[in-house]
Amino acid sequence: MIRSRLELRRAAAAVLAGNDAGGWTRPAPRLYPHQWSWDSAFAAIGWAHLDAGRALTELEHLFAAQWRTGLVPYLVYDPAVADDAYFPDSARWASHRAAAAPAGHATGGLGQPPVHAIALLRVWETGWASEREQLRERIRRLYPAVLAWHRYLATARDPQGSGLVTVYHPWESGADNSPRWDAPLAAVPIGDVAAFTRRDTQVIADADQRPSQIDYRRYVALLDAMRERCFDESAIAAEHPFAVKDVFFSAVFAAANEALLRLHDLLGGPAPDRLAISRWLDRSTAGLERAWDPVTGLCLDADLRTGSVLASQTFAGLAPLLVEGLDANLRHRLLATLQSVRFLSAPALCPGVLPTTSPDDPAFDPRRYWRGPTWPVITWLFWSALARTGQADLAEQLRAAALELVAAGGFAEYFDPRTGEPLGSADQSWTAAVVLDWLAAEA
Ligand code: 2M8
Repeated sequence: MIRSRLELRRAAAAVLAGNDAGGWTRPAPRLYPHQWSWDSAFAAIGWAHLDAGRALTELEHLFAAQWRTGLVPYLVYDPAVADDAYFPDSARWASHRAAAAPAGHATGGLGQPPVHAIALLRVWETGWASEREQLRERIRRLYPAVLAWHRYLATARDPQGSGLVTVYHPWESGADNSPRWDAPLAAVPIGDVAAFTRRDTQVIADADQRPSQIDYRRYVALLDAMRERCFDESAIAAEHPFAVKDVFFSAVFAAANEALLRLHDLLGGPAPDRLAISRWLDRSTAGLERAWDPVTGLCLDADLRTGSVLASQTFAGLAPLLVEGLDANLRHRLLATLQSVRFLSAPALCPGVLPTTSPDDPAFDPRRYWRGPTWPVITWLFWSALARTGQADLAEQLRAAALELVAAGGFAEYFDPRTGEPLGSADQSWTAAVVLDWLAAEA
């Protein structure tokens, strides 16, 4: 048990320092030894409280591996790490087969939720007045790369102009093993996936906290299919066996466009950029509003391959709450679902703890990866949006409950929402990062 706030802050800073690979941060010491895209954006939010310059280095390192299409790869391999330290290794991805991949970097061929502009804005807000000019200059240099990332998502990942981003792999959603993907994943042909050895189940001995073997084979089949198509965007859009309009990813994208508009104004960016970002934002907001489902009281993902709506009850369905400009009626309805017995007031759960899957959903599994446990970073996204949209009390409830879990259980990757038991890897960077931000908000 970490008793004082000062002790908690010191311990969080020590986790980031311990995972610092020199300019970027490993998500966790053993389970995730390379650089992950959205983990680094969250790490930057934490670093901002220790050293704002270091926070920007994190994102500069990530964007150095950006593809020419604009894709920010979900994973940038550290060449100093042994091939067998993580599966898939860089050879499995073979990103050099992609015409758009940058020379000199081995990466994965997928994206992850685009929290980068949100993180950049937070770093800017957190920095000391004395370092403003320096920070502004470095943000100015990153801005075109972030804009290109958003342009890629708004175009290549939404050829339909629906306002919702298509993901081609559960790993892109960030919530890999969510029940949201059960139906579209079950339809993925496994065929003759070449043999592989998982590392995650060697690091986390308790297999009931990680995805099942059959799901993992499908993840690998999807990876292999993208590599075999040499990451050709149009072939993938037309034929890839997994293609889902992801409401969480799309809501993060809309919130990130709101942040990017602020950064644009801060930098005095070109007028046509402002127009483009506003257009993407309006389109996403409208797309999210169309995804509303009155039966579940949530906004739902849609499977492009079957045309069916995916009716899981998860945090993703509440994610339009991350968007400041959301329609007031929809906000009101989603807030009602969030506070209902299906989420924050579920009798079986610790009060104020946001589960990734509702206990009301038949797939709820309180200890398994993205199928029930609570993730502090997801809570951070809701906390920060609720605090900005007039829901200070609710935001505070989320923050206090999450901090209590960390104080009692340490900087775990995720927690059992019924008991608060820490699960997954220990010393997870993004958990430490959001704790630093929460403690600063309190101060
Ligand atoms: C988890 O995902 C990776 C694959 O990307 C894995 O399971 O090996 C997810 O929680 C993802 O959201 C996260 O970015 C990553 C590193 O923390 O781990």
